Amino acid sequence: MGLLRTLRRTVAVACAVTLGAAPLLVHTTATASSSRAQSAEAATQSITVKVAKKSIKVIGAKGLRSGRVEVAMKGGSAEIVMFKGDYDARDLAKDVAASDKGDIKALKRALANTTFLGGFEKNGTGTVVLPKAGDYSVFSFESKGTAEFSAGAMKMARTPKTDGTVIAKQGPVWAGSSTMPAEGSFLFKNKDRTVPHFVILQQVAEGTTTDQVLETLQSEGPPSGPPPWALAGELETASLNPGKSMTVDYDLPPGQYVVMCFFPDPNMGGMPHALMGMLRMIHLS
Ligand SMILES: [Cu+2]
Repeated sequence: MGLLRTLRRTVAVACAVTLGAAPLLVHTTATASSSRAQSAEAATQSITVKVAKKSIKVIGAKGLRSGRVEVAMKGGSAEIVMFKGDYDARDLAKDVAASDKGDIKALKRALANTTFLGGFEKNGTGTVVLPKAGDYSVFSFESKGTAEFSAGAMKMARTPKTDGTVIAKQGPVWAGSSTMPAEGSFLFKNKDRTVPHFVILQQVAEGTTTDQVLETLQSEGPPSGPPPWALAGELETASLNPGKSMTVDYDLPPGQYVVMCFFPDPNMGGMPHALMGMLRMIHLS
């Protein structure tokens, strides 16, 4: 996801570290099954987001109401956000670019004006919650385009059944399921009261420790290929503001995974959360 690439640049600039894992982690696999979206409750509203280099299109937003919405991401990754006042996608892109270069004021301005409601990588599906009637934007670091849509009065919808949870908590630390099925849907909830988080699930060799991953993330110098513990399975979500949640469909190789977040912490000079120790090992079976 583009945000991640952005954050990795932040890593390089703000923390003077190079992510040995970056080339592997940036590679995204189109694993989420779109059939899940269709098999979910018929009553749930749905939209499709088409991301192209110069444009973003939202299909199915006519007559949309706030509440839970199934989202299918095509062509690239994107995030659904709500902006405050006149702040818009162009402002966010500008502020993120500046925060890349270590401008923490820009990062704080972006956070003060943007509510991150979730999103998915290319071909990803799941549900996000539009918290109220109003205007929403779709933003992608992979596109020059942006899209807006409106949602009307709240439509109540049941939280879809999930097979596990990934919880971000104050610290920042991870909580939630220690094992989940290799294919299914998980609930990602940000219970942190202060900052947004996003989820990366990266498959690792069985027995890998969070200390080993942290050591790789903190190692300096150009990456000499993927770290020895890294395996092929990978999934990434968009960011979620404090108090928000989303569900994420996934289909990954069984095995051990490290849960990571690279959101830059505005109170730690932009340090990505993973480098603050926001790492957790789980198993998909
Ligand atoms: Cu985080």
